[in-house]
Amino acid sequence: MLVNRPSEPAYSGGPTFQKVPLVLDVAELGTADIAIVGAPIDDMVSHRPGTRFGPREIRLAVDGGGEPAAWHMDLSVDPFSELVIVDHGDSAVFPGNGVASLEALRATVSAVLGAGPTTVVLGGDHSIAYPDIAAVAAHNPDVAVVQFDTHADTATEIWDVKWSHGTPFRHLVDDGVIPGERLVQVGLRGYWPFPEEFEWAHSAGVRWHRMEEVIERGIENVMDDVLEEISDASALFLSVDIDVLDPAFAPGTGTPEPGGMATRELLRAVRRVALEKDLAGMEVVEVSPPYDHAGITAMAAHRVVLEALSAVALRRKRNRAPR
Ligand SMILES: [Mn+2]
Repeated sequence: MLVNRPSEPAYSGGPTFQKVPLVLDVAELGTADIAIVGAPIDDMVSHRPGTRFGPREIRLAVDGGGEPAAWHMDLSVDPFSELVIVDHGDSAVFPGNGVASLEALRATVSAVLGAGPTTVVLGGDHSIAYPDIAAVAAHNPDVAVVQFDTHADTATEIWDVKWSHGTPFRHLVDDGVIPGERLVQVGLRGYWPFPEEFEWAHSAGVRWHRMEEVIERGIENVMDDVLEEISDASALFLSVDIDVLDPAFAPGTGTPEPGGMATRELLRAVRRVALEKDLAGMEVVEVSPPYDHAGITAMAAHRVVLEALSAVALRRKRNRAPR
């Protein structure tokens, strides 16, 4: 179902991601390669709210018009011509009942994966990682998670709340949803996690790369190690917390931390992993438009998705090509 006229500019018409067709009926998703799913949930934040407005702003952070198209000049591929990409709208939300919204997201992602497409979830706060990754891991158990984030999000509780945006990766590992060895974190900096959380991560087999290491060794060298660390997994789940970027590049987020990545480093890193592993699922979280300036945070999130889709498109094109 098309919601846009083919000739209209980006600022006109329906706000699907990159103006791809809106396909709300799961039964009609079968022919799609990628389904965008919004998760406008921010009931679980510990500080500044607003990420419930994230999916909409990420979808709108595009300047092209007409038919969906995005020729990636470095990869020489257009994901919108190589892949069938649709927007499945937003998962059901229950304002004030974040747990119910998280449960609904898990069901939505499971249903979409069952229908065929790979999911790209637009958050929302990072609490959505638990239901999202649980659904993807149930569908594809041989998945490794690469998490770009300032914070490890490995507390057991935040303000006595278990299903906080600061806890999903702890519970995913402790509940056995993903083995600790299948979680690699990139970009940690600032003043949390505390030593006890690093000790837990070490004992659980979780690997991490602090921002300090990215600065000293460069993102390409760090990503060499990340790929080695996930080499035994056949598939990749990409969890991108936009606060991994420096607040200069992503002010519109709930818990910003100075000293982070430049957008171009993150884009390169995302491209790299998505080129080398099969993408089983992806999420971009913690975009809080009320704290954004000139839409730069939403734009960065939108381009992170485009970068991954371009890499997926090139990877599938290469796999299809006769040898
Ligand atoms: Mn996070």
